[in-house]
Amino acid sequence: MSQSEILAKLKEAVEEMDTDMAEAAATEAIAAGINPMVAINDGLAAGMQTMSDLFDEGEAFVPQLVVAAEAFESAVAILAAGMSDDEKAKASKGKVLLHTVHGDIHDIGKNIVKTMLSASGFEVIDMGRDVPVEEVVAKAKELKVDIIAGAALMTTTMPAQRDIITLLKEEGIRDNFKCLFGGAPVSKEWVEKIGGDAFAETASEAVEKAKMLVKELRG
Ligand code: B12
Repeated sequence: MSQSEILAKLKEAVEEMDTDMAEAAATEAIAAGINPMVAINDGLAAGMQTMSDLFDEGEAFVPQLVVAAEAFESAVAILAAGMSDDEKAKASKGKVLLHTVHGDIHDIGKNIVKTMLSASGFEVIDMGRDVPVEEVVAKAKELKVDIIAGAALMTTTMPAQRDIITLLKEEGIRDNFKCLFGGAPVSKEWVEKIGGDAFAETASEAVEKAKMLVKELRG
């Protein structure tokens, strides 16, 4: 099979939400000597972009996105195993510390954001859900991330996003990080009000905003 046929198969596997097919195509990509980043970006991520566009247009729904993301992740695991740490760091567009805020256990949207960011070449450290503000800030310092990205799905948990900014300011490290926030009740106005750097309404917008923020950070 040619490189373009294997890339098409990777894309199709994600669009078809077929984990077995995605894993088989990833194994073929390695056997054929295809650069893993090319396989991820031009194959798997292209498929995930189709699914994300369909979701934004209301033509795909959460369960399909979740299953497509599983196919994507399992193929990425196979491809990433063939890459050195150096290659992974070089390929990274930036380091993102992702979490769902304290008190909030909703993580379906966050996981889609994670998949889309990884698909676009970001190194994503996922702290999970219901993560205390102090732990987020401590981890951001420890790992020297570029972006702190937090999801809040309830009006009652949105204030935890503000608390992250407050703690960063108290510690005098606000300018070391870019803060990207999202989640259904979150808005551009809210993020501006709390002094965050960017808001994204969808997972694909999160990727655009993350690229913009890293550019700002690196000048
Ligand atoms: C599924 C769901 C659950 C599931 C969560 C499963 C899981 N693993 O996530 C379960 C059943 C566990 C659950 C529990 C509860 N839920 Co609930 N839940 C929902 C529901 C129906 C869908 C959320 C969802 O997954 N949407 C689909 C995803 C794809 O969309 P999304 O999360 O918005 O993500 C998109 C964007 O927001 C953005 N995005 C997401 N994350 C991020 C992060 C960043 C950094 C960025 C930039 C962007 C971004 O990109 C995503 C993709 O485009 C919503 C209703 C709704 N319409 O939102 C209620 C809802 C959020 N739940 C609600 C409530 C009240 C609860 C409970 C308190 C219920 C209870 N009494 O026990 C508990 C919460 C417990 C807790 N401490 O968190 C309320 C919140 C009301 C409020 N105060 O604002 C809602 C709005 C329902 C309602 N109308 O009352 N829930």
